Amino acid sequence: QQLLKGKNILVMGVANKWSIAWGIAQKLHEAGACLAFTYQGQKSEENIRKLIHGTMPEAPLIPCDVQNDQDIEATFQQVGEKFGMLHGIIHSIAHAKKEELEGCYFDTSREGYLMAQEISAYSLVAVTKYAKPLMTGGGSIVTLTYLGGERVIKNYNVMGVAKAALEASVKYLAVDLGKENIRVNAISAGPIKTLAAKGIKNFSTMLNEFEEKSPMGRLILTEEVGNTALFLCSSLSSGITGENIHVDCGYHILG
Ligand code: 0WD
Repeated sequence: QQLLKGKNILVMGVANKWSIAWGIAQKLHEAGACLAFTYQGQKSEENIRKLIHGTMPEAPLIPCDVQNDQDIEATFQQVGEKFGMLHGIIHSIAHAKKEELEGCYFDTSREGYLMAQEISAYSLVAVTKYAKPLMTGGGSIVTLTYLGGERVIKNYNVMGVAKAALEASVKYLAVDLGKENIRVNAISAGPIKTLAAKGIKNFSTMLNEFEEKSPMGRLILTEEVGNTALFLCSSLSSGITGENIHVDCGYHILG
């Protein structure tokens, strides 16, 4: 069933084949969506080129560092030129200094705090602002978050605080855009071994603990996050906005 036939969706945050954004992109593509990708840095560009080679060689690849407003503006100008109308955005971007993903939260530097907020939370706001004029037929904006935004999770520190800001932004943006039928939601994914996750101290311990404790007794699969993103981009979720859907084998219900 081609749930996303005729839909144009921008995927932001594929770094390599392990990226959650790539897991999502594959599901959107299978559902008939027309995709464009943004990347940061040459390595990611090369990786994406290889990944899309067989299946969607025509997909536009646009450089975009979300710390730069001009990049964001230029991205949506290009998306407008290629697609005309935009129906969806996958925002799968986050970053913090590795040394601040361990130890005590009070040791977070001013610079590190601002950087984590800027890349991981503010970027959703800026992207939404520039995307809105292209989403004239309504649409769906999906971002990725983690339980560390709701609860204290060891070593997640500055990123947890950035995710809390991201989750609050989802709600404010949902109100801003609701009447235009643009929905804004987050997926709170369980831990998945990716490049970004490697920055968190003792990440493999976190994976083991998750597997042991989660109600379903296993880790989450990237394709399960992909399926949820597909649902959120499709009309099946037409009544859902401002929501944070946990795709975590039920881990968040535990005290
Ligand atoms: O366990 C996990 N992996 C979870 C990840 C659990 C729950 C949520 N998430 C979130 C992350 O916090 C992030 O928001 O999912 C999102 C995607 O993360 P990922 O797929 O785990 O990691 P990765 O493949 O590294 O993609 C994140 C990418 C960056 O990768 P690197 O590793 O190069 O920082 O975000 C992009 C970049 O491609 N990124 C930027 N893009 C544009 N401008 C920027 C920037 N300034 N900084 C990072």
